Amino acid sequence: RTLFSLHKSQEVEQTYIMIKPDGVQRGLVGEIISRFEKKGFLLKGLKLFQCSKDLAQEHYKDLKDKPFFPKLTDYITSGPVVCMAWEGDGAVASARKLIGATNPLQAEPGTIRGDLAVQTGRNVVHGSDSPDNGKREIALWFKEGELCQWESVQTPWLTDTD
Ligand code: IDP
Ligand code: MG
Repeated sequence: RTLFSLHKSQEVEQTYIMIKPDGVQRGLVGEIISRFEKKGFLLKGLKLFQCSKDLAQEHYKDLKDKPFFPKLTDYITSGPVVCMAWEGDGAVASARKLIGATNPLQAEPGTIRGDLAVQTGRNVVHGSDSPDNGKREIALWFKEGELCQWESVQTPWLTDTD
């Protein structure tokens, strides 16, 4: 694949990353964004946003039968979140590794949750668990026109296009 097609393709994998209300309140926004930025993914969308209960329920609809679902949707709507779309080959799985295990006490040091959180119910960040869910969640949280098409000057230094 040429660099051109990598840039222009709509098929480059995208993941939805969200700093949860505890991450915002604890002043971890810059720290968390920085991890994805430094890794080398491309930021396609970013906003601070207070979401509705309906949106939180739709986002987590696969968990609607779990006992913690009401607490989870209360948590996600308890303050503003930071919504992000990040792009790159393998971005979904790699972002999950950067984020670490759901329970921060089990998350490896060096991961966001491993370094910055102690409880599953306050684990500071969300990341899509599959490319399909990446698409679904980005479409859910961002409106048409909120994502930017742009090329980073770093891309040629991050990718070998031979
Ligand atoms: P993930 O965020 O690592 O993908 P999921 O199993 O998809 O984990 O759960 C979504 C979110 O629901 C978690 O990040 C966490 O905030 C919350 N959650 C999951 N399990 C529990 C639990 O047992 N108690 C309280 N909250 C939970
Ligand atoms: Mg999940």
